[in-house]
Amino acid sequence: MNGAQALLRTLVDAGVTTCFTNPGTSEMHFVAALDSVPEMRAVLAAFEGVATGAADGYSRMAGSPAATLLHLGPGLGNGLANLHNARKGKVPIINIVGDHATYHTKYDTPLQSDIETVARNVSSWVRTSSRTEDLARDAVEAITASFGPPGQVATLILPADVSWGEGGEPVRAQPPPSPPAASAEVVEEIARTLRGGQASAILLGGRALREGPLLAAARIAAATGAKLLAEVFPTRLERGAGLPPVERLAYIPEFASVQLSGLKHLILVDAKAPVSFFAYPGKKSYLVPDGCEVHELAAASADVLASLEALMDVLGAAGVEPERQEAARPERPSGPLTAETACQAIGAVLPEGAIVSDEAVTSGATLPVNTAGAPRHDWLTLTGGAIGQGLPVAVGAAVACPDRPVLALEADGSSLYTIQSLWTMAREQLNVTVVIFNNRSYAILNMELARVGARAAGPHAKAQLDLSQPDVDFVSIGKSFGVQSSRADTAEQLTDALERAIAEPGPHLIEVLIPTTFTPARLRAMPYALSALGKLPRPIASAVKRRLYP
Ligand SMILES: Cc1ncc(C[n+]2csc(CCOP(=O)(O)OP(=O)(O)O)c2C)c(N)n1
Repeated sequence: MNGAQALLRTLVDAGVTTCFTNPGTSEMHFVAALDSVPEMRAVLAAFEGVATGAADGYSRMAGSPAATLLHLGPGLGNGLANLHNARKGKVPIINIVGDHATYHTKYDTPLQSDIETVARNVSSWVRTSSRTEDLARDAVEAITASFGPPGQVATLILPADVSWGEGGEPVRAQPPPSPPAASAEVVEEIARTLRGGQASAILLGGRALREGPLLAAARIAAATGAKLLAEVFPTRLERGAGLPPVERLAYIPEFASVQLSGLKHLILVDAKAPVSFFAYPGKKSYLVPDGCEVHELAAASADVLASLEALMDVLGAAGVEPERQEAARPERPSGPLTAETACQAIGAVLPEGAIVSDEAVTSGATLPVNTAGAPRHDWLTLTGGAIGQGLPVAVGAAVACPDRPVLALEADGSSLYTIQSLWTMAREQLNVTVVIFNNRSYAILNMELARVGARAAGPHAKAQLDLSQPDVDFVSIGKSFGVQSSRADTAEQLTDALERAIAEPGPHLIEVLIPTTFTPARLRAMPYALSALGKLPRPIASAVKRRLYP
């Protein structure tokens, strides 16, 4: 066996059976070895950002890490933004990055670079394997590191001669050790706090937003009156009819501050104390209200479910009926397409078991409220804020769950970073319905421009946020990548097109042209619009408005 064959065998024996690839010369022995280890499914991506984002989507849904195959420092660098997102989402990924043969690097050839430096930004485990005999053992360490918890990005750099060298031997990975649950003292202290009856919330993040932990947290909430909150951008949120509803913290810090106001205790479960994404002149960065005490039940490295269940038991809440989301859908919308009617159409048809990759940005503001009571589904979000993640994540989720419908809800600007994901969707005939919300703008940046205090922006500044001139034709783009594509011009057309796309196998793209949502006037009106949708009580809407525009 050569090194590459031993590496592949080690990966598949450990349950790592999918690799998203974009190879070059230094990876050719790995590519050649794929035929001798057919249990490894290799999926070609036409850009490394697609491969790394797909690995992220796969790992979120499969429960075991995906691998990537990348070409030296530049290939890894191209995939970095989505590895950043995976790192922030605590998603396990194993990168195999090819390198020149060990004796070749001294010549500083065109593709030579410091791969480890590129890798370290996103990887908590990095190693350049230097001998064929050690390669499989190095791979086992990478796999173990990636599992965590927390899930991590591990990068194994594979010189060409280590890959082609003979004498490779597969190694069996040990099952990951069980992480510790919260100590009895921590559980007791938090139980006492919750029994005290002061205003409290449990903030769930990471793995705590899956069904088991959610149910335990909802029982604790029902027994103690604590509020359930979720972090702003969940890695994987299980939601819909029958599951406990959980209020996601808002991206806009003034909204989040209102959600948190009045709290005396905040209990963290695989989540960080809330902070504003960006600093704004004169505004707070740390959003925990003054006088609110923060308690950590379970860190990212802990057994989240066991910790919540221990707390539930101490509180005697195991038999308490948790709040469950009622089944409800919005009416099928009619008339002109706007961001709101488009979100309503999605809520009207979202199928049972759907996986939603949400990168709709401003156009998706009302997606949560329109889909809350849809049949049970998974919601995957932009964990690290680096846009260009939604389409690749949909690719990976569809590879991991071929029998489930995947919806990629994409803002136009974000989609263009990794639009060639469509090609992989077509090549692999993945069951993905892509909706492009085309507002021909980097709309959110108009809001940010005003919020950072740069109010007097002129035409040169505004041009940097504009995606018209020329207008992008997503139907033509979709067709050229081999994806059935159409444009919906009314809300009725969108609803019908969504139903058809979801029912038919293979990928589909639907473009909707919609006016931008985040004009300053609409932003001012937003608290009241959310109140009208039943999302915010009227007094809270007024409080948000006062905070936004003191
Ligand atoms: C990798 C990366 N580059 C740039 C940005 C900055 N950025 C944040 S939002 C945004 C524009 C989003 O526009 P679009 O996806 O069309 O959504 P819209 O705001 O129009 O709803 C940009 C460029 C980012 N977050 N990540």
